[in-house]
Amino acid sequence: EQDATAAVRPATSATPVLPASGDAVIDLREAIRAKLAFVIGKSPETARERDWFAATALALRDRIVAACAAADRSVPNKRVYYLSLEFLIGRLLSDAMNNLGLVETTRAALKDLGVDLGAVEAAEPDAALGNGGLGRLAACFMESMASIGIPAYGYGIRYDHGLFRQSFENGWQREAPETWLAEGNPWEFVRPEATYTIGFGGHVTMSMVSEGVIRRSWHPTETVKAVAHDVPVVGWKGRTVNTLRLWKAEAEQPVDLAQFNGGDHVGAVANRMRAEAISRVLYPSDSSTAGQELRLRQEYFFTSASLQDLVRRHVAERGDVRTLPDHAAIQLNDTHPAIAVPELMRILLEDHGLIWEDAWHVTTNTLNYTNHTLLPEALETWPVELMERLLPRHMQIIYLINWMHLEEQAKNGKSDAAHLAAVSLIDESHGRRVRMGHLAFHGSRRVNGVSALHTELMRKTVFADLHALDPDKIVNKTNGITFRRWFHNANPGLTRLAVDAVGAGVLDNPELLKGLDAFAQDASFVERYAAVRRGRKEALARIIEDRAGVSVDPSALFDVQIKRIHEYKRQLLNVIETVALYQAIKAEPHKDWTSRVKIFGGKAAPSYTQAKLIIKLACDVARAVNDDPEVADRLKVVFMPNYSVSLAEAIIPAADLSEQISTAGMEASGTGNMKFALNGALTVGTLDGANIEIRDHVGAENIFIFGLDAAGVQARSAEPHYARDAIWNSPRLAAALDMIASGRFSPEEPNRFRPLTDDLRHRDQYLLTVDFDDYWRAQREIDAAWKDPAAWWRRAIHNTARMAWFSSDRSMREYAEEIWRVRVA
Ligand code: B1N
Repeated sequence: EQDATAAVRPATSATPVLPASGDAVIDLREAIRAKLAFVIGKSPETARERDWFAATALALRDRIVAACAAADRSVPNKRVYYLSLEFLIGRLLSDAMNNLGLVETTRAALKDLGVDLGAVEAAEPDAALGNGGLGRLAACFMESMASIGIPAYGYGIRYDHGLFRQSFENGWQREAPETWLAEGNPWEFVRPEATYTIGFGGHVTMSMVSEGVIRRSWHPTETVKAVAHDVPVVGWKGRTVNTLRLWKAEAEQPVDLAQFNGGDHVGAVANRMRAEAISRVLYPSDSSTAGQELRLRQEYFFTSASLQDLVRRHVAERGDVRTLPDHAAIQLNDTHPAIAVPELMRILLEDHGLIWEDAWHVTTNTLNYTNHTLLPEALETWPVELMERLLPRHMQIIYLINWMHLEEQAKNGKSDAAHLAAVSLIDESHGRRVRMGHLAFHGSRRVNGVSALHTELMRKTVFADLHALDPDKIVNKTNGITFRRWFHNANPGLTRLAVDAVGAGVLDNPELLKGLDAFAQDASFVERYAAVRRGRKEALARIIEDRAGVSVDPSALFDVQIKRIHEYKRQLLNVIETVALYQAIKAEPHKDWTSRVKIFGGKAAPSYTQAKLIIKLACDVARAVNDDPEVADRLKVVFMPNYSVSLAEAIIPAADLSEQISTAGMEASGTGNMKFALNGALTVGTLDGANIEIRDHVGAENIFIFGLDAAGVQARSAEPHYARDAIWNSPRLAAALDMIASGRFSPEEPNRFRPLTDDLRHRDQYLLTVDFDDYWRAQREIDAAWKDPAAWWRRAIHNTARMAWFSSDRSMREYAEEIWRVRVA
């Protein structure tokens, strides 16, 4: 069953400048009809919506290929290669239609065929090849690079199963496999000619190539094939078409014939199963490490295939591998592809015969690394023993890199043991482990953080010692979002309003949104802005009724927290505030409360017990609050199941309030925060990640900031008993915690939530108790602000008007200039 969210997109185009013309409609209609008949093999009478989707996608894919053929086909001077274990793409149909300028043409063509575009859009499964912000950022960057004309390849894994499907059973999360490829993928091209062999295990031999020159070579025991599957990425107005190349793992031998003939029919395919397991499923961990051997196999598999591919392309075009840094910039999306450092060295040394110094020069002038988190549980380290077994040659290369790195320290008179231990690529403190962050840092030309605060904390904490050795290496590149998806496509009503107010140029240049500031006091503009929001809230209310079985009033304040469930993101703080508000309403039922709908959405990693318990608490609180007639419509609580990119596209334009309440210093950037603010939700947030820069842009008077800042968190964490003291000093918090701990929301199992309340009372690593009172204060300030609609809408419009800087086009221009040194067309 697919998400039926596209149906909520209003039947208005964001691009009124590109109306459907008669001939174009007929051409596309006939193309779709032909695809349906000759590729799908169906007649219009028997076609399901999924068939119409496939036919439409195939017809549009032809247009993308044509746009590609029409574009500049000459070899670009320099290409960007974005290596990421995750690409959280979502649906591609509206992206493709919009960037080709064919939204209205497609709508009309399908209408001619008696088919509704919204229904066809809803039949596309999300490509959920990522967990959260990191994977979605990669998808936004791919779209922006194509839109601003940066020649780029994305490289990743074509998982058979993306992020699991979430359902609730009595409020408990249940996971089921996701099957986006069940009916094929009309966007992709299989490229069997782009197949590479990936080795694992085995041993390393040495041979004398000439007097005193020793060549080492790796003889893996196991080999797997990586087969390219290309998804074209079409940019705005079809100017550039880039490629997202996803690798599928296949066995070299589909069956072992000897074993098969010997009668062992199952054993004959065991090797194939083991090989194909590599691209079977996305690890569902976000901001934490999986730490399993299969994960390391995935990382090496896609990194090796990608490097082999790009080196082959470079040599074919330029002849000399030594000029790679002039023509290729490789970006490592977190440490997941950090094995690229020794793998590129191995390719250069073994396959191209470079001497060590030249190979190191090429490597360290081609690779760059983005860090996305400083949370200790997310920093990848691999046991030396595992690396030696799985990648023996790489382990040797890492040892040699490290030896030279530490020698360099000694040469510079920095040979004290503490310094060497801090900068070493090997952590010797709990078993011997390879520090992938240190490896990526040392092997890269530039290392970047994803918001100003995060980059500053990288310099001061995890990478402090390495930073001191090379102070220009770390740079900041604040994240961004693609406005095409998150504004123009997700919110065509608001986009149309912006176009009417400041001109269609705003579709090309988001800086023109600034012009909306002048309309914040314009009564008729405000009315239209509010009407757009109202329409989206009514649509969301229908989805909520449909999927969560809760009826909500669209005139209430829609207060939204959607993101992965993680303790540092503090959904629990929001739930506890909900309980406190429930108690306050019960205590004073006749007070003039601001009506709120608290909307939650997000998945918990299947093994993350505490996060799953937080979901259960939210669901149990929702049931109690929603069923209480005394509360009536003043407070509703909803947990939307199976949060996804396409659900986000339906929720964000309907949000009045955006919850960005992580413990300061812990959310590297956040990108949902940007999507909400752009669409005019006001933010309640901490001084964390990109929230700080959002405040700087929208103005402190247009955002609700609360709680400790990062320095405050650091200081308070060092104080003993901070949680106990905070609870003691806050009767409101104490009462809410007591109510939860008492079993009021879980009468059938009174102690159910003790693991949550006990943790808060005794540990509270994320300082939820410390920030609670100020969060409550901010929320009541928001209640009061809601009661003054004119002022509320003025603030909302200022948010939309001032968010242009957070376009991922800006992020990509900064990477292009300051990291990749590549020309933007
Ligand atoms: O990357 C996003 C940021 O906006 C978020 O603040 C940050 O939490 C997120 C291991 C991660 N950091 N680390 C991960 C994901 C999967 C995994 O297996 C770590 N995700 C982030 C974009 O910069």
